[in-house]
Amino acid sequence: MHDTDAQGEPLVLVVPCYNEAARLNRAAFEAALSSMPWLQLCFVNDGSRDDTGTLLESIRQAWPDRVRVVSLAKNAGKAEAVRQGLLMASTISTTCGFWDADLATPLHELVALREVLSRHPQVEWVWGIRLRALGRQVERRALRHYLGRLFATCSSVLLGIDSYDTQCGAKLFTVSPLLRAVIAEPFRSRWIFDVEMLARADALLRYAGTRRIGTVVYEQPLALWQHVAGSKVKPVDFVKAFRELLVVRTQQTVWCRALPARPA
Ligand SMILES: Nc1nc2c(ncn2[C@@H]2O[C@H](COP(=O)(O)OP(=O)(O)OP(=O)(O)O)[C@@H](O)[C@H]2O)c(=O)[nH]1
Ligand SMILES: [Mg+2]
Repeated sequence: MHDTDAQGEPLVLVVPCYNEAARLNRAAFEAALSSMPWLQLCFVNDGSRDDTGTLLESIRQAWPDRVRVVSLAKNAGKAEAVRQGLLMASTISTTCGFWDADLATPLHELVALREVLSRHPQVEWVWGIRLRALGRQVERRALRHYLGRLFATCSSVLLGIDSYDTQCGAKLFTVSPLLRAVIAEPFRSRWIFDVEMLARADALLRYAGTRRIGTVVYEQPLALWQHVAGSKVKPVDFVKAFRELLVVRTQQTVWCRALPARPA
């Protein structure tokens, strides 16, 4: 049993895992649990066919108060795995998030992201972004970087939302009516659910008419991001991502029309 000594509310971090037995760095997760007493982990085993389940269960047994495991019987994809994890996390704490299991974003970046939430009360979502700039260590393969920039530009223009990098797997949320509404229904997209989250939130905020997406969501450049081998994303997935972007764009109009009439 480990001392939780949580400083205020815990942060419940969802980690989607699909066949991560060989890649998951248990020592890094345990070091983070030791150094961040406010951190809790919610691993979602997304129907893995390797030994991921056994590994996650062994971490849970070592940290019974701080680690949970949600097991999905069949592989549902990262979008649904994250959604299931966030649904669970939002019943436990007022702050949650999700983080890729490969730790391309190291867990110590949590400190800076969490600080944004406490420094800016109007910010509900803080998303890590991979900004390649002097003074930051963002080691991304050139092709992935430029494809990523192309995707981000198309996404911003099509949806009319000025985001720099929606696809980085390092995101925190305040549990609020907005987050609950955004994760209530399964996502349409399997690959770009992060974009869909923004589009859903944007539609809801426009409807409420009180706040803009740019005041609620804050993109925080990461100090360190490193490509980690073993990605399951294939080149064809980029084509799928662009196709899904068109689906999200169409849905954006549908969501706006489907919202109930605003009271006069
Ligand atoms: N690819 C994939 N990842 C999943 C799935 N379900 C959960 N995940 C998790 O989603 C996270 C991201 O997976 P990665 O394969 O690293 O893909 P990525 O980070 O989007 O892409 P890279 O930048 O190439 O690493 C990891 O934590 C996976 O374990 C799934 O069905 N497919
Ligand atoms: Mg990755």
